[in-house]
Amino acid sequence: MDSSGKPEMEKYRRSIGRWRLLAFVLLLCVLGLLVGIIIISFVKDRQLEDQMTPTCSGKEDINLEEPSDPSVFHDLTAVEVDGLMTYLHSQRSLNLVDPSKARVNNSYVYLAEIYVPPKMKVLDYLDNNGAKPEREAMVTIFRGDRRPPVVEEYLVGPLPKPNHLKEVPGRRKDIPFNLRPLNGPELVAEIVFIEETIHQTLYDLVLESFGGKFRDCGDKCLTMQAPAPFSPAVSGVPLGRKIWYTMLRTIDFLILHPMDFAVLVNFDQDTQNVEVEAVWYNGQSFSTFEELATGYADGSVRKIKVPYPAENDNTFSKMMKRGPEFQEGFKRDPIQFEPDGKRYKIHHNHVEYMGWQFYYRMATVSGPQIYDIRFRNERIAYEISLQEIVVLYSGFKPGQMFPDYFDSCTLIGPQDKGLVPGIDCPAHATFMDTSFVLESSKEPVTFKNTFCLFEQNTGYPLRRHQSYATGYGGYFEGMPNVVLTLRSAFTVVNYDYIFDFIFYQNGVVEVRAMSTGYILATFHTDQEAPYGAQVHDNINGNLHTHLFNFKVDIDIKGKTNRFATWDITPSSRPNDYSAVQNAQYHMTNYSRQVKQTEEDGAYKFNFQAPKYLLFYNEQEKNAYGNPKAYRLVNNGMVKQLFAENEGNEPAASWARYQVAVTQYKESERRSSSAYAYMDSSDPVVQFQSFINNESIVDKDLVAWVTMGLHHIPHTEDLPVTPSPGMGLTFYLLPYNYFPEDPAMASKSSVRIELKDKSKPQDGVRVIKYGPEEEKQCVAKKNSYFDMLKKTSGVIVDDGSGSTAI
Ligand SMILES: [Cu+2]
Repeated sequence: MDSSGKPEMEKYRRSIGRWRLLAFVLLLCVLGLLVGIIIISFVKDRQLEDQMTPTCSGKEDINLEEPSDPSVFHDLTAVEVDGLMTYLHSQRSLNLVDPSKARVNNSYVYLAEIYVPPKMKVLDYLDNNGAKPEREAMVTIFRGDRRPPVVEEYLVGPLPKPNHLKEVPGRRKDIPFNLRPLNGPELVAEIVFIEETIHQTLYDLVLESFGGKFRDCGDKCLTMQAPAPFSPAVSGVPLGRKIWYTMLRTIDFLILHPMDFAVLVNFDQDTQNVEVEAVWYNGQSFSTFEELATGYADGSVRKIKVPYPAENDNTFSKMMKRGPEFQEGFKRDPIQFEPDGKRYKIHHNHVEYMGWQFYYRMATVSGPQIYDIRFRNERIAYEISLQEIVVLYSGFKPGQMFPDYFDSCTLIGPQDKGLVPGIDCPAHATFMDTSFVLESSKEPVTFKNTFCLFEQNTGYPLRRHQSYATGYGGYFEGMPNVVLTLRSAFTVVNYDYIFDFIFYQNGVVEVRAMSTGYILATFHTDQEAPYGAQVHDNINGNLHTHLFNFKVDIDIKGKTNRFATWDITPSSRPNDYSAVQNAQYHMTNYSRQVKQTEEDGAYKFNFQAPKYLLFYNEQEKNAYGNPKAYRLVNNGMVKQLFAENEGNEPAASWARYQVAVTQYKESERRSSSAYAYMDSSDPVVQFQSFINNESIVDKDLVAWVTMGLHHIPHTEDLPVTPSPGMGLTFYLLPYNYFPEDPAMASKSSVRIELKDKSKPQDGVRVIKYGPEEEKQCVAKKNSYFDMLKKTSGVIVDDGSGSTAI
């Protein structure tokens, strides 16, 4: 049996095994099919859902095209520039050469920009149906061809087909040539001369001391940059044009690689020769390169040896991601988007938003400006504009002792080379371009994304109150703080500045200045200790003061305004309720001071005398007899400590005051000029002279607001200074102007209240003002990376890499 039964059993077992296998395979197939169906249906559902959920959008009104009939505040259009250049180059007396061929001893157009018509004419046009003022350009011509050479400024118009050339009101006719801003042809000439001469006369010294060369240098190159003006006021020579150049290594980023070597050059206006007046090497000063070379060869000069480091991604001065990770994995940053599309309108350079209206433009010399700023159709200010960016340095070595930078001399406007979506501004912002007329071309040069405009939720409420106790009403009311921001950002060689004009829904406008970017370093030696701290091997971060000046042409209920301070002082009264005899109770009270003259209106902050700064029209009172005013709050004040009337201080005399109020004058358009870098012994624009005892009672008033901060650099300023803590702001706040908070009219507010105060247990009702049903939409596909790829314009080869200032 065993022998005959075994094969049968085996056959039977094998048969069962096959069936089991078959069943198992079938089961797997069914399971697989099931999973497949689930996945397909899930994907289909998602696809369907995606198809059904529309992209967020709404009616939008944005037109950024160049207008054929530009507003009075619009920058020069391409058509106007064409007409302007054709006219200028046809004027024989100007002797102009093509900008691309210009040398220092030629006559060429340095810059041209719109000259906003006189305020009276503009107001007559805007408010009284007057004629539209003619458009004129302000043109700056370097007359290197004249003897002596001069800088000429003209008003040229009417655009786009000019027929006149006239003097600029309130400006000197011929501006000394030595005061002109540092410019391309000159910088190239000076740098080439200095580098070539050093390469020939100090070859061994440079190679042995600093491990690099100026020519044929491979990956160990040196350059002479970071020019610092040796102010005529410092040198005692009224019209000297002396500049210190410091040696830098061309490691990314070169400003953080200064060497203890500098050269003082004088660019002689008559011979047009570059002359070396002093040479600084390892803490020693010499008259000529030859003197230093001889001393170096005979051993009488103290030598230094600083090896040239290799550059890599971890080089301390390079901005590459490094350091311990602090995010596990990767999750994207939060983003904001606009579910119903943009809520602001832009027509060319005019913006409307939630009751606000304003024009914007980019001044070539002085940067961002806004005009005719209205809230609920009433003008609050005629102009708010950046006037000047100054950095006053301190140091032991001459290259750091003398630099007092006045950035409008580098032309602030064109230093905005474009904002990067998602970093500089939210990705959902609208980006606008600016065109400039610069010395490099007859055609306008357009920089992309120079402004961005965006709405954002600041993440904190504009107002809130929670009356949690039923006895107090039992409700919550609040409103998100959503603001509109107009932003621009500027890189002036090493430093980056971000300027915002921020519009709140309660009639408040805020102006903010922020600094980031590289500190200007110096080679570390013990003598630098009082002027800053060592922040890296051989690198000292030097003490400096940042200063920003703004023009705030405030017009409250018309242009006839007063400036008053409401001064808070300590006071006391008899305390009749005290057990102590003759007791006093101490408080504060306030008094109203109407400022009479420009001297009275020049405000220096005093911690002992707190006060409100108010602007108003005396004829416009509220129901309680108080003036309908706007209050100026300067939250970015700094005490500038450089001595008055010494060194470069006279060119920044606006910084003596935190707010200075003067009478409006066409001849006092700006507090500074493109000549401030060099003209401190006799400034072309002397702000202090604006304050000359004129009445500021019931006049058209301008407030000049100065903000700033002292900066003692520290290691966390490497590789670049982070922006937190570097923001400075001032505000214009309505003050008894409206009967109540005008943002009460906002449809964004939310109220939560008891359905029935007597029955809290019945729960609450929510009062909102939008549609009941929230429409579902998906944010526009995050085009962030696409947008980034399109920002190649932020890397601009405008030649400044070889002529950094
Ligand atoms: Cu700084």
